[in-house]
Amino acid sequence: MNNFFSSILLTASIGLVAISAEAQVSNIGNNKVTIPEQAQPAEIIRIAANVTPSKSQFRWQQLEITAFFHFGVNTFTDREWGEGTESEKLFNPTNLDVDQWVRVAKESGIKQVIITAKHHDGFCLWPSKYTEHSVKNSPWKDGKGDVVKELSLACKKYKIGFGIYLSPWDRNNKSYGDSPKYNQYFVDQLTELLTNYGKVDEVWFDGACGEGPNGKRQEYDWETYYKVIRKLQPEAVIAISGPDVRWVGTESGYGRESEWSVVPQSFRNADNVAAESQKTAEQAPLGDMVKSDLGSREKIKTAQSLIWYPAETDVSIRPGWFYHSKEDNQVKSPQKLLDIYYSSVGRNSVLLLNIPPDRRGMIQENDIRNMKEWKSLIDHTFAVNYLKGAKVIAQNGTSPQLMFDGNYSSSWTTTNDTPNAVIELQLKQPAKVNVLSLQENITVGQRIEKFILEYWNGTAWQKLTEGTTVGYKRLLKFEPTEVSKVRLTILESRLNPTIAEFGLYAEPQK
Ligand code: FUL
Repeated sequence: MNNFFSSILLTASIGLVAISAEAQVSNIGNNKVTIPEQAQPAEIIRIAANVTPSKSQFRWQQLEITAFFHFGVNTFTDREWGEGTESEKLFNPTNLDVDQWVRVAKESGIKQVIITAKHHDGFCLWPSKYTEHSVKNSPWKDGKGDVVKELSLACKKYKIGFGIYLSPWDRNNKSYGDSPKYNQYFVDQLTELLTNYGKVDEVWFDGACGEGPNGKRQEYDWETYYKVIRKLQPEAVIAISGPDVRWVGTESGYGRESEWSVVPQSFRNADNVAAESQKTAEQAPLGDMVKSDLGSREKIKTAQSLIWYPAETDVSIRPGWFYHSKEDNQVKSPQKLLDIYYSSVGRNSVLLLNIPPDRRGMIQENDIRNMKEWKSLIDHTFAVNYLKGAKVIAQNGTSPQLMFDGNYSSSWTTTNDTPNAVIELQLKQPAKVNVLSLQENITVGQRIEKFILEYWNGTAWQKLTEGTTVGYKRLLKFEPTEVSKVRLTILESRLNPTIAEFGLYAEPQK
């Protein structure tokens, strides 16, 4: 019996109650659903509203901010994409300090990091048995060093997640293009990385390939790669050219306004990702994944199956992905990072922020300074929820206090499966606010399609902001406004909407 029907049965078995039990029971793990052939549009929408993340996807979503560390021979050659012919002798950080990387990340609110264990140039940051093109032939620590090991230990020490980027495109390995041979090489490398470094929480497969029409053509054996990961690290999410986490479709840091985590299964295709990724180091990615709508009713109505496939927004704190000293003065400002935060985490995706270590093997001072200020802006903004303690004047659901309890795992929903809602609140005292935060309980599904927030200006209701999707988190900024009475109206939902958290906040005055 699938989880959808078991939750309906559960609702029925506890009797006909006004409160929807369906919304309250976590239905986690219902992340792939086949649409019955005869299904009518209304049934498809109902099915979509009950698709949920897997346990690993849910853990990953709650991280909110993760970090990339792009580090390798490019750091020493001042390039973005290496040729694969670089001498291993070039790799020689003078003062590699992975503890500093992890501390900087953690102090900025980052909960998981990903290292470029091998970028497109094929140079390995660990002493792989299967190639000579690695740290073992570099002067660093006389060839006895292992960056992946050091970082995995630092992550354990500081209790943050650890992930691996392993580039499928490899410009160094001779077997690249000889498909079965390279697939074996790739599986061998994956096996080393997933066996020798403890728990791995995310595996990131890049879609980029610059071979061009006359270059080598490698048929990647994705299914075998996924099987190896599931066997060796069953809790890891596989991202981008992978089944668990979707690339948002841009490297700007700005996700889409309407971000559905439930999309037709056809989006989960590694070859499509590759087709839409860069073909040169300078080219901006373009393609289907970039479109503004992937999961609206219009998009899902003809799907044969639906999956939970949430978006990850990757962006670098500098213009390039690797460290270049000439970019030391182009580190994104705290304000820009905050804007990116609203447009990634605040648009139902996880932010993957790249902070590239320099030739010393350390995060540069300018990056640290801007990240600290960014973190402080976030902390100050979200320190006080002005809706906490507000009087509920009207609402059409269950236990409204659950929206303001600061606890994601308890949520409010409407009675009788009503798909829309009005929640009117009287604040304890007037407050000048400029940020709305909404969170749906995604363990039962993503449902909200349209909402508006208004305040009472003394004579009439006036709009503060409005939006479409919510998902795990939606943040919206509006003009700073003093409010004492506010009203959230959920105009459209796929099923009874849920709200795990609802907040109004104020950014610190400049
Ligand atoms: C792209 C790569 O080509 C860039 O070098 C970088 O690694 C970025 C995260 O993904 O596809």
